[in-house]
Amino acid sequence: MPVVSAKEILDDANKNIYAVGAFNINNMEFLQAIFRAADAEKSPIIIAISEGAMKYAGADMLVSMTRTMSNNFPRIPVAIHLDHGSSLNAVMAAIKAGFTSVMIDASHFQYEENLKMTKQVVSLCHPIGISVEAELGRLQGVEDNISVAERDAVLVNPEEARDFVASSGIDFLAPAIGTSHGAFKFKGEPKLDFDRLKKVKKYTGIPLVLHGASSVPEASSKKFEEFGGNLKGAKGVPFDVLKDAVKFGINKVNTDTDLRISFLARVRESIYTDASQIDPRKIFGPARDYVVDVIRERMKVLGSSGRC
Ligand code: PGH
Ligand code: CA
Ligand code: ZN
Repeated sequence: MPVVSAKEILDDANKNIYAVGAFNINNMEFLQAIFRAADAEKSPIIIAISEGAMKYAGADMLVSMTRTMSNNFPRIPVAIHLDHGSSLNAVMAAIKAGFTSVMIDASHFQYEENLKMTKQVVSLCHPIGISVEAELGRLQGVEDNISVAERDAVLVNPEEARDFVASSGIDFLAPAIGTSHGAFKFKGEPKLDFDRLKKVKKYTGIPLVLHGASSVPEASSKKFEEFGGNLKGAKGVPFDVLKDAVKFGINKVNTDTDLRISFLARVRESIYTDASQIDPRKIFGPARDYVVDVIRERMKVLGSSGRC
């Protein structure tokens, strides 16, 4: 299958109640790990590329690597998606580089401004078959004991989501329901606002996206610390919470931190156990293999295994 828009992948996930991982890349090793995992699991994938990644590696480089990998694994449906695009310029750079899907992240603006920017992106992307994701609410951890007003100020408003989706024409929506980016998501119990999620699903019916969805797997963080790292207090979204999120309407699960921690945990191990190693391939290779297993496990949890 050629590179497709994320809409094609996510509409099937929405219909059949599973989620597809959107995995962030900055370099070749992560990309190879994602494709190898997808091949082993027979899972569709979304390759997420941020503006930071474009700056680090070059958008053309990342897109051509992804298209090359796609040619090598023709059975796997793959979308090339701009993660957290901050402006029309970023969206246009992604389109020019050959992305098939974009996120416009204007959720830190007022509702009207968010809607205006999102509409502009939709009118730019839809005529050329590129799918569009937008966000409502803010991605930050919310404590259990905060007031209703404070909660409402941060998390998605389901009625607003209904209007936003209807008037913008977006293909999928990222509603803030209590996750945050990075390795430190929750101080107390990891809890998401599933009532809000269910309402957003009911009101919109479109595929929904969970950002900040990494689980911070115990094996990876243990290894990270065993070999001199420090992740004290790190806490992600547990697998059973992820499974519930998928059950209640999440179809795209953004994952960056888990890959980072796992890759670097294995890099740390190599450097610690073989201090005279000077061949980067002997360090990055095993780290890449380690990430493959982490991604495979995640595909099983999300239910994307065996879908292609
Ligand atoms: C993410 C990744 N990318 O857009 O939302 O979140 O930090 O939980 O991997 P994590
Ligand atoms: Ca945002
Ligand atoms: Zn995100």
